[in-house]
Amino acid sequence: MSDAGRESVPETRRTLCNRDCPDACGIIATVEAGRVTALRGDPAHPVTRGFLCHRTSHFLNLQYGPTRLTTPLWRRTLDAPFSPIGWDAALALAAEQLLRIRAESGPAAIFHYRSGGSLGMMANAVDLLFERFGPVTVKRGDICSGAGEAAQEADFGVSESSDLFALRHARHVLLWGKNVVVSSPHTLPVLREAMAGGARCVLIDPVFHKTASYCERFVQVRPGGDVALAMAVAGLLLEAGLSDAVAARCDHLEAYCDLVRSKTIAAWCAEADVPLDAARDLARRLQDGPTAILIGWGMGRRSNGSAIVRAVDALSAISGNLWRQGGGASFYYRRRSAFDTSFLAGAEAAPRTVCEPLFGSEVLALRDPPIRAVWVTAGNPVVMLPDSKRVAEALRSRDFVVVVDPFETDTTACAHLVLPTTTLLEADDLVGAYGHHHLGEARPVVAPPEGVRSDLAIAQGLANRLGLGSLLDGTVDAWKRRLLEPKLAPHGVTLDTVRAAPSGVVRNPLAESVLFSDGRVHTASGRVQLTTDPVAPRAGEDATYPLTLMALSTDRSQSSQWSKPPPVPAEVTIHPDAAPDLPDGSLARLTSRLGELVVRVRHDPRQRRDVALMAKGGSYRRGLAANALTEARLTDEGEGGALYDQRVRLLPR
Ligand SMILES: Nc1nc2c(c(=O)[nH]1)N[C@H]1C(S)=C(S)[C@@H](COP(=O)(O)OP(=O)(O)OC[C@H]3O[C@@H](n4cnc5c(=O)[nH]c(N)nc54)[C@H](O)[C@@H]3O)O[C@H]1N2
Ligand SMILES: Nc1nc2c(c(=O)[nH]1)N[C@H]1C(S)=C(S)[C@@H](COP(=O)(O)OP(=O)(O)OC[C@H]3O[C@@H](n4cnc5c(=O)[nH]c(N)nc54)[C@H](O)[C@@H]3O)O[C@H]1N2
Ligand code: SF4
Ligand SMILES: [Mo]
Repeated sequence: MSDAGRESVPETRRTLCNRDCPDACGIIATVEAGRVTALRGDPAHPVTRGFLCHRTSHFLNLQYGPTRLTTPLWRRTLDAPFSPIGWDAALALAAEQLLRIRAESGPAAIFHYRSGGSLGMMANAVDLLFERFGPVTVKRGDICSGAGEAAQEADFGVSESSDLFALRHARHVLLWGKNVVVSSPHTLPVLREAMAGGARCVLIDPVFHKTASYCERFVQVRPGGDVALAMAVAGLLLEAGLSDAVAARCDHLEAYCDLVRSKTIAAWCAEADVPLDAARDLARRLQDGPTAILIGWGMGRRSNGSAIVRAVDALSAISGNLWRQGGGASFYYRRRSAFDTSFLAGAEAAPRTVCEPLFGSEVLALRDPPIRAVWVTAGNPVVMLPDSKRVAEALRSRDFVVVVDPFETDTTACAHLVLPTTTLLEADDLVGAYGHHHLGEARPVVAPPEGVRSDLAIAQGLANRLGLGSLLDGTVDAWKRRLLEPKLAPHGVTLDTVRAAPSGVVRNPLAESVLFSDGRVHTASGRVQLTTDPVAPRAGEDATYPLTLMALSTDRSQSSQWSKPPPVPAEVTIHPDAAPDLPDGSLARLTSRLGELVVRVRHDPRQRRDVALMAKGGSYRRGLAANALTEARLTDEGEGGALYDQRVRLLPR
């Protein structure tokens, strides 16, 4: 009987999702005749609880879709079409170019840009390759969370969170700029448990979204007005009086109080564009703790992003919630903390760095030597970094650009050499989470197509050709042990115990369940560093560009990876009064100082009148990318991107 005639028995296989998402879900894949036919959430995973998000439930559309790359592609010049080439030729060619450019211009002329397409730890092997070959130029700053992490590190000495499950002890949960329904859906079951135990949620966000339906109250703050709102709430807490413990546990209390009192509570509320009653309600909830504050990542992507997070951190501290079980100011879970990457020296060793949000202008401007080669691992910077046109221009004007990606993207369109790599269903890796403390192993549920290699295999193939001999040698399992066991084996966690875990994951034994429970944070003094920075004045109205563009996560895509085709033209949601001459459904031109997109207008009376909302991550070549309009500007601290402060206007078509 031929293979085609034989009944194939569906099998289920388990892996962990490696996407840039806080949840790091357990996935159960159904595999029939070497093909994945269904994906569902692992019921045994304590956070996943048997369901997946929309974008990964529909990932098979991408896995088996037309943009999948299955062979290396090469072209001498960017105006030529790509031709398929074999791996030996591709790696030989890459090595020859990198060696030549290093010999002629030094390793600083080569820029390795890595983003979060996979959060698997194996990507550290790629970093090691470029560090030993150079060190080459790498990125600095962080487009995603730079400002928020800098804020938490300044305040607490560390950006880490108490256990997700500690939320069950909360009486109130403040979802501060956080869309859990879209961006971290597996927080919801825990929130529901907390609510069943009596907890009440509040959403503080300029944007109305589905998460509001879980909340008793929705505070629709002015974009970036959160510093003022936090100051108003702090003013009310000061009026009620602080506990003695707060004074003992915080530095700069007096200067902080002066800052809070530099305006009246009513004036702060006016600046935040919220009713006084909203500030009173938040103050009451902080006094009636334990009150957990879940700080979203989006708020930090503003000119005052770090100031916002610092002002919110301070509320958690002065209300005493910071140190309580069921309290805390949670921003990030240190997903890498369990793994040993001490074999890397990191950005400090690099001859120079490119600031991530300024990718386009810095790559174009750097001299002595200029950036001549760019190697992109797990990123789509043309779409996801601000000023898409300039990023594309920067890439297209280099001598040699390589992009390693499972899919064709706007960035592979700027490459000389494209190397196809594994998808999340083919990954063999270790994954930690930035939304909880569990970690585990990604196992390939199907073999990659012939012609596709993992990031590790690509780096290994290149190492020999770059004269780095056995630097990256070792099986995948040997690499996993190397990353996992130095820090965790002393705590009884090895690759074998991870593999044997019934839930598919283990809790990071190095992570504390309740942070700072002894009253000390991780700063040099052990005390919280309350912010004393003057509050930046609000940007004035701009009559020409009256709306603030916010291009946010959508459940349809993981950044630029759409599991279902995005709407064409892109949709822009506004309050009906924001552009009265543009009815719902009409076509319009969305313009900024950088350019113009044709969009379809959607009305939503629940939105503020000063914002225009889009989905992040639309294709640049197809005229769907918000970042074609976004100017490259930095946040106040942490070298993040002020992505959500872009002024735009809508004009009739
Ligand atoms: N479906 C889906 N999920 C994703 C992603 C995706 O692309 N799609 N991306 C992943 C990535 S890369 C990350 S970093 C994470 C987090 O992804 P993010 O999109 O950062 O998720 P949130 O933390 O929910 O933050 C967004 C929220 O912040 C709000 N916000 C923006 N500005 C302000 C402000 O000034 N004040 C206040 N109070 N709120 C503000 C927005 O309105 C929005 O509701 O999620 C991941 N999850
Ligand atoms: N306007 C605006 N811009 C934004 C944001 C926003 O909210 N608004 N969000 C920002 C945020 S939070 C982030 S994190 C960034 C995200 O920016 P990027 O990390 O550049 O986002 P992706 O589009 O997910 O690109 C990841 C690429 O990696 C590829 N990939 C997947 N798996 C692998 C793998 O195993 N190996 C390799 N080599 N490649 C792989 C994917 O196919 C994809 O092309 O964008 C930022 N940009
Ligand atoms: S993208 Fe996030 S929510 Fe979706 S399956 Fe992966 S880890 Fe889970
Ligand atoms: Mo992100």
